[in-house]
Amino acid sequence: MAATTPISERVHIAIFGRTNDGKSTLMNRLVGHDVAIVSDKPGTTTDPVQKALEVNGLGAAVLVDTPGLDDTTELGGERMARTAKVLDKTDIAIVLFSLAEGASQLRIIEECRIREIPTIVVLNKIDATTDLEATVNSLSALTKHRVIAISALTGEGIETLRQAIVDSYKQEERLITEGFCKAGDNVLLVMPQDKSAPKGRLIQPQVQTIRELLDRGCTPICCTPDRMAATLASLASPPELIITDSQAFNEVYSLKPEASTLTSFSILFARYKGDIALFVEGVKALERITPQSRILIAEACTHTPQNEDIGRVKLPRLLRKRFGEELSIDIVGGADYPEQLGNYDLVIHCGACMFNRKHVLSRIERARQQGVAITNYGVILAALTGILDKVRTA
Ligand SMILES: Nc1nc2c(ncn2[C@@H]2O[C@H](COP(=O)(O)OP(=O)(O)OP(=O)(O)O)[C@@H](O)[C@H]2O)c(=O)[nH]1
Ligand SMILES: [Mg+2]
Repeated sequence: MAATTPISERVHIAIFGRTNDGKSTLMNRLVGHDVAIVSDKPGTTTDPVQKALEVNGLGAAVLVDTPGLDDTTELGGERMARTAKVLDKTDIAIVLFSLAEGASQLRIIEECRIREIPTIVVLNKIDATTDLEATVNSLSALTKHRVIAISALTGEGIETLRQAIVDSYKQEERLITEGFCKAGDNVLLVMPQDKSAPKGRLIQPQVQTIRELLDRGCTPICCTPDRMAATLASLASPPELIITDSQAFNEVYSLKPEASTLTSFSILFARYKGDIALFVEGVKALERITPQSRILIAEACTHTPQNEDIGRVKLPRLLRKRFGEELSIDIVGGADYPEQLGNYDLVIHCGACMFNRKHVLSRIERARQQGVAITNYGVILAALTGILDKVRTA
């Protein structure tokens, strides 16, 4: 994959360990140049640092350096909470030790086991380890993992680690439009380019979908909603599939030829990134919403004007119109997704175009475990505008 692969499509590899174990040194070693500050002062890295890189045999990845843990940190302490947030998006965990001990790393290893995150245990600083074999053996016994011995300082063992990273990860090939179209199909993409669209560019879901359709041997045809009728009229036969921006649902539905299947970018991405069946199930919670209910609207990023409009204006307006002005709606952005969701009757998440799939699934899992209904923007907009049963979701 090219260097421009978006972060959300990259395999997330995170490095965990205690302060001074050499996490930042390893990060720099794997990236090939200095991106993280290294010092012998414990606690140098205070916030997660991430850097995109290509890993031979694995492809596009992003490496995440984390602040050091220490053994006195209580589970649930601030650093641990920040680390847990990194775990939410981690596809592969590297757990670093510089000694054959480390209670905090053992907690991370256990957390990874629960979350089914492939985990690589690494012993660092072997250039300064006196009895290497004994240290490796006792660390292996302690962690119940194979131990990769390295020196982030000299580079020894790095190739073995790189191979272990590749071997640990079985990438599942996922398609955005899987089952919705086949080679040779014409696919009409209805994409409003309003003032919230980035200047001179297309938003990522549109770019990814067009690229995939080209790769799959389909013919993507793009238009804005106002050009839809003219575009349809110019085609010899109706397109097999129409994919619309959710904002234009009603307009597109009214123009949709009988023979065409209709879906939306949000629904395709809810499927690609999350769990569409759970999201469709989640909107059933609308039947139980009363004016006293509490709803959480969660956005992945803090800065997307288009999402802001849907999440902060459009959705609250639609919900209040339907359930009453006093309906309580909390809106959170970025990393502020709460640990405890039990107060809510429904969680509505954005399309999460900036998140990797693992991150979305972690958030879904949190809601599921706490018995809270969860859905996303595209699915709920379709439900609230009465169109959910008119579009194809799976
Ligand atoms: N001898 C030796 N020293 C190392 C190695 N890796 C890192 N160090 C040294 O260990 C010290 C800490 O390294 P960092 O990479 O900053 O450690 P860190 O885990 O990122 O530390 P925090 O950010 O404080 O959590 C520095 O002085 C490094 O030069 C190694 O393989 N061998
Ligand atoms: Mg560091």
